[in-house]
Amino acid sequence: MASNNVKLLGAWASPFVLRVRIALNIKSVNYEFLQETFGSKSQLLLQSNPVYKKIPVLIHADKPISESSIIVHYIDEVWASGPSILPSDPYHRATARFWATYIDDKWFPSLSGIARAQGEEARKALIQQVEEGLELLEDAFGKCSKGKAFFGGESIGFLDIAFGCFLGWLRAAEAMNGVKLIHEAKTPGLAKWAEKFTADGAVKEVLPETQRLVEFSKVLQAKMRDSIPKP
Ligand SMILES: N[C@@H](CCC(=O)N[C@@H](CS)C(=O)NCC(=O)O)C(=O)O
Repeated sequence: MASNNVKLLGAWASPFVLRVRIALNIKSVNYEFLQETFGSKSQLLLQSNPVYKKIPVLIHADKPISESSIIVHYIDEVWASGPSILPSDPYHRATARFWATYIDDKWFPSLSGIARAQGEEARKALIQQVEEGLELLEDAFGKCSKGKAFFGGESIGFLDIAFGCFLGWLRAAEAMNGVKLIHEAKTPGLAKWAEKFTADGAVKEVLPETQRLVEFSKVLQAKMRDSIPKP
């Protein structure tokens, strides 16, 4: 597939954009990566995703598709001859979607909230919520993987992408808060899974380095502080 037929509007640090990059890598699809500048939105983004005005947007043959999970589904259907991303069994597919929705609606908001928490108590409460979520996901991993390396079995699937895209930010949160969120004792399955996911050929070149995310997060936090009106 020619790269000029597939464009991805995104940014290196975005976990949602990372989902799409991993899915395209799994399918060996070449694409042009058009990075948005932090703090502003390009005309192409505004006209491609006028409803949410968010990245990622995949532009395939001049047609835009928005929302990371919808894009991953689309990629799986369009490049159907590559390795499958969604499970073929309807129950397994429903289960993967259930956990992906939990991650987006419940778990990730707690993780991303840590950096914005007002005060020590709020920060600790969010860390606890993240840990409780990881315990649920540890259990889900056991049931979905059935002893194999990934949620999707022998290879990376939909739920691996939906959750794994946040590994860089999870590690950045660990580094910035002096905590271990995924560890061998409490979440042994996830600890092994994280290692394998990070080392996978579809992931390793696109997963942002933890230290780079830490620096970026500090810049974001400083901007946030500056934007809060001083009393
Ligand atoms: N539900 C969306 C979330 C996408 C999202 O939140 N993107 C962020 C970057 S990580 C964004 O574009 N933020 C800009 C904004 O909110 O205006 C998806 O899964 O694609």
